[in-house]
Amino acid sequence: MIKLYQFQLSGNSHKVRLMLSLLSLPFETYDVSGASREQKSPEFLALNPFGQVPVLVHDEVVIRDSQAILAYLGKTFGNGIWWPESASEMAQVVAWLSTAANEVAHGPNLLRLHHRFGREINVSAAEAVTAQLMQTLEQQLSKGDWLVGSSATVADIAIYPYIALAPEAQMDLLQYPAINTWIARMQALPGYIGMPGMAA
Ligand SMILES: N[C@@H](CCC(=O)N[C@@H](CS)C(=O)NCC(=O)O)C(=O)O
Repeated sequence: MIKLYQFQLSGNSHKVRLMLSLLSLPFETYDVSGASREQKSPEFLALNPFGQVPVLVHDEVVIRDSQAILAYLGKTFGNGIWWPESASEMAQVVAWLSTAANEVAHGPNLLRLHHRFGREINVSAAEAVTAQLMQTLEQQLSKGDWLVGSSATVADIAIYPYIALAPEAQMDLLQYPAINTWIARMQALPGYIGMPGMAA
């Protein structure tokens, strides 16, 4: 059995729901109450000592961190496609996972937390990280349909949510044609599911 501990409106939780849906895996969700800070409760800290969602429980296996969860699901259920077998492609996927945890988290994610949820941040620093990230993504996606190799991988899933949530981060996507086409390509994948606030 697969159980996902999540916040409904978290992009990091969405990327796990999206991966599970693309893999046609049955799962149940548990909505952690951010309002009552349930993620910092002793019960939840036993699952993730960092007190953050998402956490995935698959039978006896407990995994924290959305990137780690995607790697686990891609390797376990992805038939060598979602998590590439070649060492060089796998390394490229890991590089994009690192980008999701760094540039995406410190750019588009922070801008959305600020504009959608009112968190105080250093807006100009987040905008600078976002501008460089978007330029790099645009260049990469001008060269091929997917971030790594010739089909969608865990790399695309890891990067996708906070880019598609651009309207809530007050990011202008119009100037990035290759990123827009990639968003449409992602949304056409069989089993795709979105979340409120995403660009269509
Ligand atoms: N690197 C982590 C980041 C997780 C994260 O930032 N989770 C947020 C929701 S998207 C959270 O749980 N925030 C509540 C808190 O930190 O108390 C991942 O990718 O899963």
